[in-house]
Amino acid sequence: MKLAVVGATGLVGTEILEVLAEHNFPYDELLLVASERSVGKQIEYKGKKHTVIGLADAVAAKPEIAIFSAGGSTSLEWAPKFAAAGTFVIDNSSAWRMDATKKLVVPEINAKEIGSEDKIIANPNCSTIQMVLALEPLRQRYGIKRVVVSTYQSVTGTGKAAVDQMMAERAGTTPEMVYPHKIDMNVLPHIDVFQPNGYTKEEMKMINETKKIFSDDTIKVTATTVRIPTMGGHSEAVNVEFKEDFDLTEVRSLLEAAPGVIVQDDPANFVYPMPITAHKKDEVFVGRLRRDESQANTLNMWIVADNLRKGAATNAVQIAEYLLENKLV
Ligand code: 2RA
Repeated sequence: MKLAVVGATGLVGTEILEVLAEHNFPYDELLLVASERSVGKQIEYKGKKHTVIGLADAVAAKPEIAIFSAGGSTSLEWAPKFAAAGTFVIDNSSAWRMDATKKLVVPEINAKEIGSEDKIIANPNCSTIQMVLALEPLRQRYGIKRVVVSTYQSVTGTGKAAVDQMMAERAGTTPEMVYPHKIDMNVLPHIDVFQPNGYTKEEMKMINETKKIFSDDTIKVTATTVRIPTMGGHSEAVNVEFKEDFDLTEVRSLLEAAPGVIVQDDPANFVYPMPITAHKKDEVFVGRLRRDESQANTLNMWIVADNLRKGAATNAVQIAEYLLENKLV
């Protein structure tokens, strides 16, 4: 089994390598792939030196699986070339997510949709993954009418340059500006580019991807996505209106039993999910569970996950694990 990690030198690529090692992901050969400027670079991984190779060499090597985290344009150009060589591509960019011919997969929810013909599989957006994973057990039980979400997203979601901007601001040195404004000691109600309807692309991703993952266009979703000067993960305040009434104790039990979800909800002892405690964890953390007293059948919840883990690397590695476990590879 040959496994390629495309974009191996980036923030998500590095996290993918960490998750593969932690999960003891089985492979015979690992190809570390990156853009021309990193080709030839040596990376020490699991006690072995690997030389970074370019995309054309990686396609020629015909890996069984390639986990991509190299940006949309690289994906658009190269994922089909890998697919034509028989490789399963698991893609972290937004390039294929809303393509009707491609599966958009959160393994705990819809991995069963994957067939041997699905050579390009899309990993959803980080902020969508953690929200739908926490909503899924409740959707199964009560049905969802409408979701209102506001996010508090880590600078790691933008990439290394954004982390550098924040750190330079903290150190009092001159930062290279990635955001249009200062990010440290600030909050930006702006993630990704603004669309003609006034929403940002990140907000539209949350709206459209949620419907696709749940295979339900009738679910109403609205989102405000916000960047905050933190590192460990994305946080979300989610207000969800169910089709049926719910019991709060049952909600808690459903979430406690849900794969990949951990309930942290003991306000009396100040226990609730936070990015600082979610950092480097594969799970999605849920807390502040409470009835919305202003409206029937409606719940408020707080959801936190490490966006580089379940929001990107972990979800992608879990898809690869599904391919192996189900003998698709
Ligand atoms: C962000 N959604 O946090 C992005 C990363 N995929 O900006």
